[in-house]
Amino acid sequence: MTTFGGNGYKKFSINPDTQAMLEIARREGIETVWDRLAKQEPQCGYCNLGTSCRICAMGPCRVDPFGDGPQKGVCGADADIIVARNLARMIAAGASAHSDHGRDILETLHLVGEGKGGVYGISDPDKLKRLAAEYGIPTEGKSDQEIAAELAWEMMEDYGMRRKKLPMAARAPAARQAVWENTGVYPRGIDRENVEALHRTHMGVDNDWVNILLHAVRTGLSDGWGGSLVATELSDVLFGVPTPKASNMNLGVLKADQVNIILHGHNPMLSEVIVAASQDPELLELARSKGANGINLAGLCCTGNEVLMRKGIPMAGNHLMQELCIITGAVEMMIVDYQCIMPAVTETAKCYHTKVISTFDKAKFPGAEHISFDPARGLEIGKEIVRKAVENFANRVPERVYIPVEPVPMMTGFSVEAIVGALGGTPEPLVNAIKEGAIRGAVGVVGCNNPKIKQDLGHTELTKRLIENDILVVVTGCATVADGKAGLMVPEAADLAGPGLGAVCRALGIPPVLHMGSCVDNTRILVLAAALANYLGVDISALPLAGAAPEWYSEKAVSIGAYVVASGIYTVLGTAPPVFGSPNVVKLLTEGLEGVFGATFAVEPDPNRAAVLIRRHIERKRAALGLPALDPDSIAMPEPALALF
Ligand code: BF8
Ligand code: SF4
Repeated sequence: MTTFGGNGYKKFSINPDTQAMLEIARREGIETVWDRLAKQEPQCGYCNLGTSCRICAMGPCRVDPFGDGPQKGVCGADADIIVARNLARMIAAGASAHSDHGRDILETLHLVGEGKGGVYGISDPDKLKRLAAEYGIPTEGKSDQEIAAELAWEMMEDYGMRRKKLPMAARAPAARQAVWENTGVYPRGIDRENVEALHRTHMGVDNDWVNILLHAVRTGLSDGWGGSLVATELSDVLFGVPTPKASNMNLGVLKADQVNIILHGHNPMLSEVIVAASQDPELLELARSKGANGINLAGLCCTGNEVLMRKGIPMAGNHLMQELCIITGAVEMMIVDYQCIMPAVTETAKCYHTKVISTFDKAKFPGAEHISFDPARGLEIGKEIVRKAVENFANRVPERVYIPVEPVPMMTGFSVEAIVGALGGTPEPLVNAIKEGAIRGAVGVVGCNNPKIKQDLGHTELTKRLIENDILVVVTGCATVADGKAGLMVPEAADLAGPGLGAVCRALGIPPVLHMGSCVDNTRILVLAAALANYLGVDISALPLAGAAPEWYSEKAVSIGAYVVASGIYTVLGTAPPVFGSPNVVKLLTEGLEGVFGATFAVEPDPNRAAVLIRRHIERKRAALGLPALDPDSIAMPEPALALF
């Protein structure tokens, strides 16, 4: 590929490691995501506007809301209906992805309860008991295994149709639950909401675009207060509640003298046993016999975030690094589970000695070797896979190994339990810092990379603007790697924060940007927001909080956006969702939702401008709570800096 010459790589990423790998990709003629995006351009305008529909065989249809073309599809659906249906289907797909991941963890807990969990067990009995109490399960005199069996059985019903309300949604303040009741969006069963979303968006079912979107919100809520929360809570029970620890990030975490294994995807079940297998004395000896000085694990995407949070395993990169890490020539194996794994990785791997191993029967990849994962034989399978990686070290071509950078240190492990623990067991010090104004508010900067935006620019610029204005940032997913690589996630980054936030960080020894986990762990942010609101006796929408997804690409991000806004948190998106073909839908999402959920979406690609939107929002919320606040209009909005992209 020769798409980009000279030092043009800076156009695609702020990161030296990405730029260095793009140069090698060009030299070696290896195609990357940026090449494929260029070949797709110009992308379909109808699809960008959300006004194309192909859900039935009378179509495909395109409506032309701003021109002279057709205003209706063959069935008569107009732009509002088509945009609403498409958005609802995106949310259902995203919610299903998170929730099915949660189900896999839940089934493992069930196996543990049946005594068939193999290497898996209960790592945090206290959290198991807290959850059991939440589900009304008596625990007195019962073993962990018995409690696990009962809890798993109960939680399976969260996916079904017997419940009127998802039990964990009761963690939200009463006022928020009343909003959901009154608008008819209180989530019932996880599978139920997702199936109903597909039903309603079939041709000729729900044709009231507002009604479609309300159900889409309910589907999102079944993810945030259901499926994703199941994934987070039960991963903590099985693998441990994360605690603060130090780690490293970027391609420099790969080691030239060791067997390198990349853990890519989202589900921590296999990666947890790979961590154990990589420490197996026999496999370490095998590695030595092959001339390697050890077995080095590195994460990518959210599987990376999971093992980073719990085990401190370093991360090689985020979404746009998945092909590029193979191009280092230093990767013996990439183990994938599911979600966000580009099918392109197996093509890239063919140019090197890297083996790609797929592991979940629901996620196969042409060109990968498939080793079917069975939790009951977890460690055995983990060792089999690591052995193959070690044996593959002999196939490495040392002359092709190029690890372009030194790793950047970062701090991870800020679960809600860890944050409250660091505060001395109560949210009071954080609440006081917010009340006094030392911390103006808090923002979740979350989500993906998207090759349409210069990699990590959106995350890092937004984060810097927020922390320098005394706004605490929490990160999950691929935003974590962006901010980590930029050096924003070490305690010393307190110097980059404003005086108030900086002083709080120094007193507590924490960074101004706290890592709360993977994308299902956005639920940790919800739970923390709910705890703060309950502590203050207000609704979540009253708090000086916001969310941002500066570089999102995935349907999962749309589901997250839906449940975050419906939980009362204003959210700014950096890439536009495909809704602009319906001015009615846009008006509802950016204005109308305020009157319903006390929060809206905004779309602002320029991170400096997004920061101002968020700062103004936070100051408005502070004023409404009677806290010292700036005049929002005194915060100047910069001109769009399109040269940034
Ligand atoms: O669930 S942030 S690119 S890796 S979708 Fe995917 Fe987006 Fe990354 Fe994790 Ni989340
Ligand atoms: Fe066309 Fe309607 Fe079928 Fe969609 S549902 S493809 S708009 S006929």
